[in-house]
Amino acid sequence: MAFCEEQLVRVRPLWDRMLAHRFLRETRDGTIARETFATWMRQDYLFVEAAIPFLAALIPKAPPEDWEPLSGVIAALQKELKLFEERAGAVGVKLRGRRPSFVNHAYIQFLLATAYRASYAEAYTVLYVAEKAYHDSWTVVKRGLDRGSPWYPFVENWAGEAFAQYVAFLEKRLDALASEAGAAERARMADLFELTTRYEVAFWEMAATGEGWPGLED
Ligand code: MP5
Repeated sequence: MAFCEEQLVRVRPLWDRMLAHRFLRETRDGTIARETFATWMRQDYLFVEAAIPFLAALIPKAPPEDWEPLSGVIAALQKELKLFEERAGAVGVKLRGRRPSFVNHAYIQFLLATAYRASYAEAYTVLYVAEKAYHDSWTVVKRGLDRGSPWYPFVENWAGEAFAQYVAFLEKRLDALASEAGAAERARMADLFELTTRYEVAFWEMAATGEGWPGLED
């Protein structure tokens, strides 16, 4: 069995917890509180911003044939930031001026630490899991969300055909990197696969509860 398939089977209970999260269910059903969705928008905007230096840090570690696709991801992230800005403007949400929540801060630090300290295949594992998690999560939302909803453009962004193809590309590449890796590196990739999934669950939970920083108001 290829690496990604094997890992997706292994983390299935966690993955199912993620897909069953109330944030996704309420967004799908159109019952999510506007302020709850706005919390996710503000926090994810900061996360996507931080994903740009994460991708940039992968490039020096990557073989030359991966430079072009990774640069393409950076361009897509920049476009995505504009989608957040456009949607926030359309619905009157103030996007900027918040700190990353504790969970978001931890996830961002984890991304950067992985990019700088781990191997290319390990960091690529984190990239794949974060993208696959968002594709699957927004596919849940797509199953019920009204096309006229102001949040529908986010569904199109992550649950659409172009993103599905991008995730399939990452999966194929990660499977190849895993097949070239030794047993110890593959074990570290498996750990990162699970840890990234845990962060994705934590991110939806943070968005749903609005939790900021433990012991503090913001
Ligand atoms: C993604 C995201 C998807 N925007 N936010 C979280 C918490 N996880 C994954 O990544 P991208 O780079 O926005 O497609």
